[in-house]
Amino acid sequence: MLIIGEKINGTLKKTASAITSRNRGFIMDLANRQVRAGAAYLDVNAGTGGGKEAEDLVWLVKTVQDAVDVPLCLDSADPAVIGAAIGHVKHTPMINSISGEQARLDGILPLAAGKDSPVIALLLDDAGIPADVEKRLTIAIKILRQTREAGIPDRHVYIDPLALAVSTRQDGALIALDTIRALKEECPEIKFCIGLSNVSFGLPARTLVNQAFIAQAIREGLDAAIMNPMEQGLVNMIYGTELVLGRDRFCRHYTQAFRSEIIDPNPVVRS
Ligand code: THG
Repeated sequence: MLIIGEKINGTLKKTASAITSRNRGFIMDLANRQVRAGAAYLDVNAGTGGGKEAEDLVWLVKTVQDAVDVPLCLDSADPAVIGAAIGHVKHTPMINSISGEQARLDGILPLAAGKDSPVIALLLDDAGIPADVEKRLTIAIKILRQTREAGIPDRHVYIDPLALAVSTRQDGALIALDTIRALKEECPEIKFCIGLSNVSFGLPARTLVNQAFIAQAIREGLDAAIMNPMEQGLVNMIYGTELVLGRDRFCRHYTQAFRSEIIDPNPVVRS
């Protein structure tokens, strides 16, 4: 499973001020720490609300690439911002994201077509996030009709079923799990990605909730998570779960992660 580091995000206060003040050291350190903790991709989001998101994201992309050599996940609700940044990446990026909102589909699909870039698709539309599995499937089908028309193969589409906070909706996580199961049956080639932290919002000891959820989601076939890789217990759980589900030939990933200290039986929240 792909770990996508979430911390370079302009909605976080400290990251926002580092972006605004062009603090390269702060961003490069965040990039380095996430990769050292096990991130294979880094999400980059320049949504500080400061009104120059495109320029900020280009700066972020360059700064992160000066620190680490991993592919990026370009995170913006505005297709024009993704369009501005995409020419500056060293490795094929993930595009985060499209949704059932027609403006986002129209803006992003031409950028992604013919580029081999995986695209994350949120199961929401102009009416918001539907509560039930059935409506989420309808949005997924609408999105897939258009990604296919644009020539994007299903294997490059990462559906984000949107886990809602279990503190506000008792079945917020379960609906995401059921959505993965139902969609995988219908379209076995598509992939799944989740923004993990949502699920535990508002609760104490959030990492425990994140861990319980990710084990279940991996069983359903989760391929990627946008998460905090410094939660070491969570990274432990990912490696352990893939191993017991028979997805780690010769226990190779698990043993390598142990040797390189990506996993550890006495987890700490890394800083
Ligand atoms: N799906 C997709 N992309 C996404 C999300 C998603 N991108 C943004 C977001 N959701 C995932 N990224 C983050 C980044 C940081 C934090 C949470 C999600 C985070 N939040 C602090 C917390 O949860 O405690 C609070 C903020 C703060 O400290 O100010 O760290 O769902 N495709």
